[in-house]
Amino acid sequence: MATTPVVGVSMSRQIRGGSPRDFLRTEYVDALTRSGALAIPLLNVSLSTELLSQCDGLLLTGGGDFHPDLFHRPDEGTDWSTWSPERDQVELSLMAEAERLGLPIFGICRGIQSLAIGFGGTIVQDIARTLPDSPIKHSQRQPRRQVTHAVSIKPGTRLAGILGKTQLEVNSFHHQSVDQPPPGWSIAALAPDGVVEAIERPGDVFILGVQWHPEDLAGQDELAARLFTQFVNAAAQYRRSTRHHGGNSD
Ligand SMILES: [Mn+2]
Repeated sequence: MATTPVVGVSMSRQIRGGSPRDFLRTEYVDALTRSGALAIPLLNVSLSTELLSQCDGLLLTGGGDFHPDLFHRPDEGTDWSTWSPERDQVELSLMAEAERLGLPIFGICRGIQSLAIGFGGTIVQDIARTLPDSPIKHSQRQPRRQVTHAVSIKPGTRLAGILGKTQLEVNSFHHQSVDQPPPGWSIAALAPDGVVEAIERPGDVFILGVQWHPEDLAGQDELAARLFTQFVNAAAQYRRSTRHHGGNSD
């Protein structure tokens, strides 16, 4: 067990019948488990940052919209029905703690927007407003495991190195996207209509966000699975380099 990398996973927050509940789609957990990680759900409470100090990586999952105050914009199409102030605050704290610890971070869907906002970039609040004539349906109606649009991957990026190709077909369940990536970060993939589909921070630490949902594809698609494998490998490397077991040779 001591060598199994532990990945903290952010959770969605919904209010049902007046009662808040945190939940996690099991596809995220399944994809991490298949890649050899122990997935730990991070509840939307401030103490989750304490739990993150026991983790070797942070997975930022999909979900609702962020408050536009957090990237200094007025309301330009935010879907308030999906907004959770607790989740916004917890994920910002988790990213700050992950950065302090030097943890690998993988962001998916909302998670790429979390990375953009958390590290000083901006997002498009509603693609339908900024690209009303796009032929691409970023909020696809097809099943989650079905790919529906292409993305072009920028050669030389971490993402291109992982996938070994520059064109990919992806699924798509988002009405927001990254506008300006954080300073010093790279756009790693674009849809044909110019929507940003992946960003990453250059450097030694695995910090990558994708706008599509590889967790839904990973059971059937080797390239989608590879994103999780490489992230978990980075977490395992973090664990080896940081966990010192004084006296115990485990
Ligand atoms: Mn898309």
